[in-house]
Amino acid sequence: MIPSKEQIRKIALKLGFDACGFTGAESPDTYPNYVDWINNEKHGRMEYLRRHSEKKGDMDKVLPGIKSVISLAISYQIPEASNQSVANKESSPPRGLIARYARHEDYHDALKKPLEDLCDQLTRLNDKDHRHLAYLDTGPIMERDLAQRAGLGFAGKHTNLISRSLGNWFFIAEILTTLSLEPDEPERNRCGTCTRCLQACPNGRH
Ligand code: B12
Repeated sequence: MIPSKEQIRKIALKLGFDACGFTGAESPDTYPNYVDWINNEKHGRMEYLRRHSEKKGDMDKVLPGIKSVISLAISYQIPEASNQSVANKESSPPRGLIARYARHEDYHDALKKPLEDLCDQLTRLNDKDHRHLAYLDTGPIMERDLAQRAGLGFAGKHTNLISRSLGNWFFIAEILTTLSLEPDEPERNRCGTCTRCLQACPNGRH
């Protein structure tokens, strides 16, 4: 039996993910932009981005027989009080600004277990010989583009995904699967003329 999307979503939320969407296995429409970017050497010394280029255009090379992608979001928003060690000028001299995503345990480690648990539960829920492969950040997958297509959010002008419920501070993970699951509605771009993310960008180059 193939588990329903609602069953999978329920398990994902129970494991601590904040959102879960579904999309097909075709490469994203933005793939040609990625290839141009690589060909123009925009990846600098991130050589793995060139190495991943071919697989990003054909996910069957990543998981043979792939039918669907389960896209997951998990927020890294933390209460402002947690910033005090870097921002509280009264008690200690400022020592630099630490990116919000880096104020926790490394997310690659922290999210490994819930992703493995989700894969295990998927395996237990279907009796056929289906395969599931989890990725988080480091895989040859266009994570933001797939997540937008799975309805999790839209690409802001700062290039990252913005969710109407989670805002911008969330990580993206996915499970590639040979299960055939009905795709969700893609999210549409909602930026309009807003440029707040560009103005707030700490690199000041926009
Ligand atoms: C390489 C990488 C980086 C690099 C390069 C950043 C970048 N802009 O790509 C560095 C180290 C700088 C980086 C920094 C950060 N990253 Co990073 N990074 C990645 C990684 C591994 C690959 C991204 C990638 O493929 N870039 C390639 C280029 C081509 O992407 P791009 O410039 O955005 O172009 C795309 C679109 O904008 C669009 N596009 C481009 N041009 C055009 C033109 C037209 C006309 C159209 C229609 C479309 C279009 O198509 C392109 C192809 O997708 C992903 C994980 C993954 N596997 O996907 C995480 C990822 C994108 N990073 C993430 C995060 C959290 C960050 C930081 C916020 C961390 C921090 N320091 O606080 C910063 C944000 C910096 C920023 N504003 O981009 C998250 C984003 C989550 C989200 N909500 O979207 C991801 C998804 C990791 C994760 N699993 O959660 N990152």
